[in-house]
Amino acid sequence: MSSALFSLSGKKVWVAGHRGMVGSALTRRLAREECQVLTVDRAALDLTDQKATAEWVKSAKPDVVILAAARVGGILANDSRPVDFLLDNLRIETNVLAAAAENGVAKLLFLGSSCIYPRDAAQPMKEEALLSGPLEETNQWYAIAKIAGLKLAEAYRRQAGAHFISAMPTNLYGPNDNFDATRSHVIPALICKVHEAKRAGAGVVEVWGTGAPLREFMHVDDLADACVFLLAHYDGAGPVNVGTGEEMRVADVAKLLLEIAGVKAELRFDRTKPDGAPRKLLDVGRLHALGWQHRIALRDGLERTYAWYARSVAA
Ligand code: GFB
Repeated sequence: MSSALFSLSGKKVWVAGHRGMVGSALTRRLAREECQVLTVDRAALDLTDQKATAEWVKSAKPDVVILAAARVGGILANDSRPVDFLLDNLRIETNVLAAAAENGVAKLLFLGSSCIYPRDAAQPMKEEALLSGPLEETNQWYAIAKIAGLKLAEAYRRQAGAHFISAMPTNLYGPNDNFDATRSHVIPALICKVHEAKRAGAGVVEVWGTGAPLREFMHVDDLADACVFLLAHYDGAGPVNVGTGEEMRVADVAKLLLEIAGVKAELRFDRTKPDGAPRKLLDVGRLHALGWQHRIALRDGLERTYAWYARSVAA
């Protein structure tokens, strides 16, 4: 592992978006560091409001910023709310990065997404694939906003010498996700549907698309650990992919969730719904070379997440 370039000790670390799945995992992980975690509720600060964000950062004076706030959603939500996904994310990114730069933040981590890479990028996708081809249409709005964000972080490095870095996580899952059968990502959506089938004793669970697409899934606690690692060990201009390097067919994820929940139901594929990208596997060579690897195996992470959902949301 490379030696640490930056220490969080004694620093004020602002987790923007601390109530979300990623932000809450970050605050749990940062509790193990000798730093002070700053948070602000959405009711007190709307990050799409430029003036309010600038004022808040000026008075709170964070040393470190992790931008985990974003408008996110699954394949259908992305496709049906293009303005919201593009505009809200652009606003949040530009407001937070500009305020951080203007107030001398010592280190900032911007979080993107694996959907920034071209739909037909060679698999596994290396960081160099960025902007080498057309995007997947279903999430192009979100992807364009995230590309603008990571380029803005890079621009602040170049123009102002800011220590802004970017990480590109793969598809994430875990506690505090948005669990909704229509708007959320595939794992939380399937957890809702499988749990409902269990409750109702239903014999069929609906899966969108063909079930053939391959996805790489990572537990959000692994992502949070990788973020803390990157803040300490990385200070380069290019993004760093954060994933497991392992992938699974959507149909097999659905079967695994049925097994975990102890539900004997059939899968019914709704081919009127989009498949999206056929495959989205990250090349995690850069992250491994820096010295970080994921720890939570998919089955273990899904078991924990299903148990959390059954206990906290569906109880
Ligand atoms: O997780 P998901 O919505 O997002 O869908 P993407 C992944 C795959 O699961 C697609 C299938 O092939 C879906 O058709 N799927 C099957 C389902 N059943 C379901 C279901 O009940 N709900 C959902 N949502 N999908 C997202 C982007 O793309 O990836 C975001 O839209 C973000 O912008 C995220 O980048 C990481 O992996 O296709």
